[in-house]
Amino acid sequence: MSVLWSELMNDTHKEIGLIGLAVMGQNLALNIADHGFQISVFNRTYSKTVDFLDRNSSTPTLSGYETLDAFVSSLKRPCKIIIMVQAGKPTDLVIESLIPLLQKNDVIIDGGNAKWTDTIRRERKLADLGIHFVGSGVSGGEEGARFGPSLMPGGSSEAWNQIKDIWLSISAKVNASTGKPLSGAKPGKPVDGGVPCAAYIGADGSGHYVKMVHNGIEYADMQMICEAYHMLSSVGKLSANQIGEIFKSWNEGILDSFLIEITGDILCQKDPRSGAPFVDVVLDTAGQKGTGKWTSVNALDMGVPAPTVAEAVFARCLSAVKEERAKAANILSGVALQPLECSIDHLIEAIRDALYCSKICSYAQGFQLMREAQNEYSWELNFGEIAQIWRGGCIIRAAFLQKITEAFERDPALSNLLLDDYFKESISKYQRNWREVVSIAVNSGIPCPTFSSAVAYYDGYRNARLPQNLLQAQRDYFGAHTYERLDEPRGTFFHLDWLNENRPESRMN
Ligand code: NBP
Repeated sequence: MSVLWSELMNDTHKEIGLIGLAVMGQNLALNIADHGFQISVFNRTYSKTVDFLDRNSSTPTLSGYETLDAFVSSLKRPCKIIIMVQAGKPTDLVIESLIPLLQKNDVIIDGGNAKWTDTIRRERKLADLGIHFVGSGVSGGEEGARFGPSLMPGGSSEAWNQIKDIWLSISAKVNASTGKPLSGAKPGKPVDGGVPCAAYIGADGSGHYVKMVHNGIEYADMQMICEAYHMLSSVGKLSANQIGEIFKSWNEGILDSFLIEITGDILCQKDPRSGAPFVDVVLDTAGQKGTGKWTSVNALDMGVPAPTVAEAVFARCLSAVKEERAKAANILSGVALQPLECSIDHLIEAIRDALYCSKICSYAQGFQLMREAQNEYSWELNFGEIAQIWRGGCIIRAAFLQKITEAFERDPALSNLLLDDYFKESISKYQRNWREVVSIAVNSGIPCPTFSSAVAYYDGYRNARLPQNLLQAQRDYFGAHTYERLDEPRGTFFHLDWLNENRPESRMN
């Protein structure tokens, strides 16, 4: 039998369908059902559909189907189908299997972590068949999917109009005046009111692109927190629990964010087996699924400086070669840890300031990337709104994002966040401490790749003259790559004949 009991109880066509009942799909389906939308679900392995419906038999808005045919037939036309499966080939396979069952104006929404270039390809292919394709970033993990994710949909505006009511309803909500996330959603009792953390991002792959940059920023945020923890533990000689309490206090101030909050919790957690601090028993190697790498590769491809995000990815790579590091630890020397020359209270404050300034730089890099991608793909991104939809539901949610929204409201054409008055003044206020922390780390042999790359980015960006005059001269010397002169108009190129004893200069255009 392909139709479950819940379907027999309700023979009307459903407003939306969802394919893929792993952790994200199940939670998103329940979130949609809680908001009163009739939803049909389908999974490749039917037993998982049956289990899911059995566990949620008190949710009347949920129906499940054994065959894809029955699933699609259960939906109102034009139908809206969310795909929550692994990015890459599985997503293509599901789309291919749907195509023969769909009609013009139907909408497929990919809620997985697809690469934006795949989304552009899929959108074009389906548009030729008259089918809409939305690539929607979904952030917030399992809990976000269940009680309110941050949603970043990209596709045609017609497709957005079809899914808008559902997307705005199921997303996280923030307070309209403070921008603070509204919490308290429970099964069957979603949060009402507030500003939704969902907004139309733009055409084709823009939603998945913005989600990718979100993840790149998340990599940097997480690595910065680890560097702060490393400094507090190695230089400050504080216990995990003491550091946890510091993070909890930081969460009351400018660093108020989900990642700082969970870090406080994690650091105060004891290992259930040994009673030791939990972090002390966790192996120091980090995995990655690829979105940080995609962000960094794309930054290199477009020539946008995003070194802090890239350093965060490399830090995970370096952590992964655990055995090699353990060997090197017995061979390579560092420097003896210097006695702390300042008070512990000053060190804690300085590390907080370093974290804040570095965070400003990594967000500046993320928004620079989106600005460049907008030009590359002819998107029209609303940067203030993007910061707003990251305020709730997602992993990088932070009070700080309100400041970014305000910065873009003051100047929608802002070319770099560092130039906004609020961020300019913040860095000017905290930079002495930031530099001090980086210098203590370097002098103590403690790696701080994101803190130090952020300082280098800041100093590079604010320097009108960098040493690449010499670099360009080197390029001209060995490769005749030409150079421009300070005393000539831009775009006029010269070459010095380095092989000629007299080294005459020629104008090349
Ligand atoms: P997975 O990425 O592990 O996807 C597995 C699900 O897809 C299973 O239910 C599987 O069915 C189903 N599936 C179908 Br239907 N057709 C498939 C096919 N041809 N090949 C492989 N699987 C197929 O699930 P997830 O962890 O819930 O993540 C879903 C998407 O959401 C991913 O793209 C992920 O990157 C993204 N995402 C995840 C998070 C997170 O925190 N986990 C956050 C944000 C976004 P089966 O039961 O037959 O195997």
